[in-house]
Amino acid sequence: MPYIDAKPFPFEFGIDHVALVCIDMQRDFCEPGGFADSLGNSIENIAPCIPVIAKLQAAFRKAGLPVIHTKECHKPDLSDLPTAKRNRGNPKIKIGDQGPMGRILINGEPGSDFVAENAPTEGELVIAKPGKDTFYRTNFYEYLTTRLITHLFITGVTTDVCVQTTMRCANDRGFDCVLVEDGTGSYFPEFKEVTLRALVAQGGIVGWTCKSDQVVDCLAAL
Ligand code: TIU
Repeated sequence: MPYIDAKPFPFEFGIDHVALVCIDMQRDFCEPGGFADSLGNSIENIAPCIPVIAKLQAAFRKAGLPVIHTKECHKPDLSDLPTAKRNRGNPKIKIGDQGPMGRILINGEPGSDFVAENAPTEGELVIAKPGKDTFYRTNFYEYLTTRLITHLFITGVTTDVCVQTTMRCANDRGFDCVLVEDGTGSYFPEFKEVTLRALVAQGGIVGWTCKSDQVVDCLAAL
């Protein structure tokens, strides 16, 4: 069985039961004028994970394995946007307001779309999610269980918000998850560091972490 020498111990997986999950690689989280920028975040801190995720996507596609994309966004009528989320932190531009890349965090607007380097290809699952947890009000669980996917390689932004929320929720549903360290980013480097440590502590209480080159080398050797 293939495995990766991950932390805190080797991550084994059946090749027919894995997927790459790319969380929220959207312009709203990565580019000036988007949602993250509107909240005052240091978007430059997440730039390094973009080419790493592109490399992983290419490796999974070459191996014929599924690549799943999520995007955090809301309906144009804001019917799935809690008032608390819209008002949190009293930002100058709120979710649903007009920004430089269209309405902030609204599905179908340019800002909610994926950065070009990490865009989905034909036939790949794209999950629009209103929350931080990819299972909340989506078909993610149904998709994974229908295809007998049990092991997830997780990437995306941000490490301490949507990425770790999704990984924790996947772990509770019985999925084995490995978070790719250089394939994820946070606006706060110290939060990324402590999140990576917390996930694998206590004997892998939430799952595993590994490096992208380990994944690429493992898939190339199949
Ligand atoms: N603000 C922040 O760090 N993250 C989010 O709002 N969403 C995701 O993590 N995708």
